[in-house]
Amino acid sequence: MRVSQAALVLVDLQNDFLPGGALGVPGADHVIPLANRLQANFDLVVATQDWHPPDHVSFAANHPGKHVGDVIDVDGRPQQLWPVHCVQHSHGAALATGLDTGRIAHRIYKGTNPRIDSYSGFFDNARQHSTGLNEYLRSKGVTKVYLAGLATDYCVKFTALDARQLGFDVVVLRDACRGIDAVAGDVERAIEEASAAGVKILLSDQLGC
Ligand code: VGL
Ligand code: ZN
Repeated sequence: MRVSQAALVLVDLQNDFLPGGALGVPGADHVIPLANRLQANFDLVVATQDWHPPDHVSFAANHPGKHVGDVIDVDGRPQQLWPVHCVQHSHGAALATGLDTGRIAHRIYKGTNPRIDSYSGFFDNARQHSTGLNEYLRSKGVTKVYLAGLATDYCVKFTALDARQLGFDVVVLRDACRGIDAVAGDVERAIEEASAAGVKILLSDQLGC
């Protein structure tokens, strides 16, 4: 099947999110070959990249006395703290070694504001700033978005929810995603939350590849 008016959005398939990386997601390495195969089904492929400055608010190391996993208040918003990851221009922030990048038409960089994190590929967590993904997809006539990538319970989930809210048809290819599951069940709950919001959950072989 070839899907037009549709885009494949590869979410944060970056070295730091692979096992052994700064914020390794279990099983994320299995997503890469699948993401490579999936691309052949789409006329348009877009990639998001988490792209933090070194002084980013989400890094536990930037908050003396705080630890990875702590949640702090930043300008009235809860901010979960992570290991230093996806620092702009670092190897960890590059698209995963092994990912075919030749058909990626456009890249969206997010999490660039030192004070505001960005899980969604569309808006920062304060919903102050558009990354340009919505505008880009609209300019290409896209009405349906297929999501694959990392992490199911963070960036994939929030990208899916925002895409729905923006009026796209949204499909999460669940076997082409992996999650952090910091609390057991987070991935399952993320899928349920997305599904309840009208996101279709499919397996990639249901696309015919
Ligand atoms: C992500 C945690 C921190 C993600 C990004 O890509 O899901 N998770 N930054
Ligand atoms: Zn991040």
